[in-house]
Amino acid sequence: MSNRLKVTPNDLSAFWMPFTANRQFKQAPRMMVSAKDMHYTTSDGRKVLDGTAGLWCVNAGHCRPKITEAIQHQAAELDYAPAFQMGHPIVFELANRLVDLAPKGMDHVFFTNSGSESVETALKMAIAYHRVKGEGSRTRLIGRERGYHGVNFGGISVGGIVTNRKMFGTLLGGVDHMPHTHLPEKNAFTKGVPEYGAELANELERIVALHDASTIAAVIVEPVAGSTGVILPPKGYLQKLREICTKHGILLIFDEVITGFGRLGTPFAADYFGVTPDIMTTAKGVSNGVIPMGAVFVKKEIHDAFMTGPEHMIEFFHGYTYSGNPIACAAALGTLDTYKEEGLLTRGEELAPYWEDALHSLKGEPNVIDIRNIGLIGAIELAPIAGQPTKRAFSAFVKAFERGALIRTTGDIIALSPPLIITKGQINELIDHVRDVLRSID
Ligand code: PXG
Ligand code: PLP
Repeated sequence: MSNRLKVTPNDLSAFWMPFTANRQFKQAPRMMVSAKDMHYTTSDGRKVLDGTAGLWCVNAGHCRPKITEAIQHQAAELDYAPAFQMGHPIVFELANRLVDLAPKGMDHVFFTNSGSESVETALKMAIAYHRVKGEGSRTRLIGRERGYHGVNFGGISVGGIVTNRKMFGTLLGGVDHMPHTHLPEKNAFTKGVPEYGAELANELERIVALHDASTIAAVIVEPVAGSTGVILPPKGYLQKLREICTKHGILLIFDEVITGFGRLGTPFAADYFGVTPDIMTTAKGVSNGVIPMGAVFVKKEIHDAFMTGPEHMIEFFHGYTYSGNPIACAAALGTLDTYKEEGLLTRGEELAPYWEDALHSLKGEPNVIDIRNIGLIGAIELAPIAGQPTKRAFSAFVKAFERGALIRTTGDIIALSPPLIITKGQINELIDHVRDVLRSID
C-alpha cells in the first residue's frame, strides 16, 4: 500500500471539504485512489461503478489515454502563458474547435475555470452588453426557483436553492425569479419531457410587466435543472421563454454546465430542444473534469458590440489568471478528440431508450414517488422519512457506495448521470444496485 493510502483520522482535519458533511465523512471516510473508464478503486481496494460521472463531468470516462497524454505533453512543453495581453496557439485551436461544435451563430468563446466562473462571466457580459449598446438601464437579472448556477455571489443570487442562499446576506440586488417547473401532481413518472407546465414561462411576462423590459438585462435558466434533483422543462416551455426574451430585447442565458457535451445525446441542450440562447455557460464536460475549465459561448452580435472604441483599449474588463490555461486547453483538446473518435456526444441518444426503461423499472420499489429521465440523466425521488428530510436518500448513497456503485443524492432525490461510455450491461448493474439499496434501507 502506498503512503497516500495510509491516512489516519488525524490527517483528515486540515481539509475543510466542500459541500460535505465533514464530521460524518471524517468518522467513516470514503476514499477513491484510482479510476479507469467506468470504475473507481477505493482505498480498501474495492471497485465502484461510477453512476454519476464524478460530479456530472467525467463524460468520456476515467483516465482516458488521449487526455492523459495531451496533458503530459503540454506540461513539459508550455506550462503557463499570461492570459492577459498574451496568447498561445492551442487556446485559439480549442476556441475554434468548440465554436464548430456549438449551435449556429454562437461564434465566440470566453474561457473560465469552472461553472461558477462561467456564470459570473455570462451575467457580467449581459449587463455590459446592454451598456455598450446604449441601454445601460438594463441591469436586472432573472433566474428561477430551484436553479443552480454555482456558488459565487452572482450565481447564488440568480439561483434558487434556499440552502445555498440563506447564509450569505443580501446577495446581488435587482434580481427576480420565475417559478420552477416541477409539477409532481401532474407529471410524476413521465418518461422524458413532461406534458404539463409550459404556461409557467408566461410568469416571465408578469415579471417584465412589473419591472419593465427596459430594466432587464438577462434571463438565466438551466435547460434541464440538474443539481436541484433533475427538473425537466415541460414541452414548449423553453421555446416560450425564447420568444418572450426576444420580444423584449432580453438576453437568454442557458446554463449548460451539466447539459453540455453530450449529456442529453446531443452536443448541447440547445440542440436537443431546438432553442438557441444568446449566451451559453459550460464547464465540466469541456475538459472531462480532468483539469478545471469553463467556456462561455456567445452570439456574434454580442461579441461584436464590444469591439468598438480605440483599438489599444481592452474591450471587456474581465478575465481570470487561468483563463485558457495551456494544460487545461490540452486536456480539453484530448477530451474533444475522445468524444469525436467514440461518437460520445451523440451516444446518449442511442442509449436513452434503454436507460429510460431501466430507470422506470424502479417504479413500485419502496418509497419511490417519482422517476424522471432525459438523455443519460435519471432521477429517482424518494418519500422523505417524516421529520428527517434527506436522511433516506443519504442512507441510499452510503449503502450504494458500500455495495459498489457511486450515486448522487440531493434532498431525497437520487440523481444518476453516468459517463457516456456506459454499456447496457453496466446500466443494468447500476439500476440493480439502486433496486437492492432501496429494498434494504428504512
Ligand atoms: N451551473 C450549473 C447548471 C451547474 O450544474 C455550476 C453552474 C457550477 O459549476 P462549478 O464548476 O463551479 O461547480 C453547476 C455545477 C450535483 C452537483 O451533484 C452539481 C454541480 C456541481 C457539483 C455537484 O448535482 N453543478
Ligand atoms: N486576489 C488577488 C490578490 C489577485 O492578485 C488576483 C489576481 O491577480 C485575484 C484575487 C484573482 O485571481 P484569479 O485571476 O485566479 O481569479
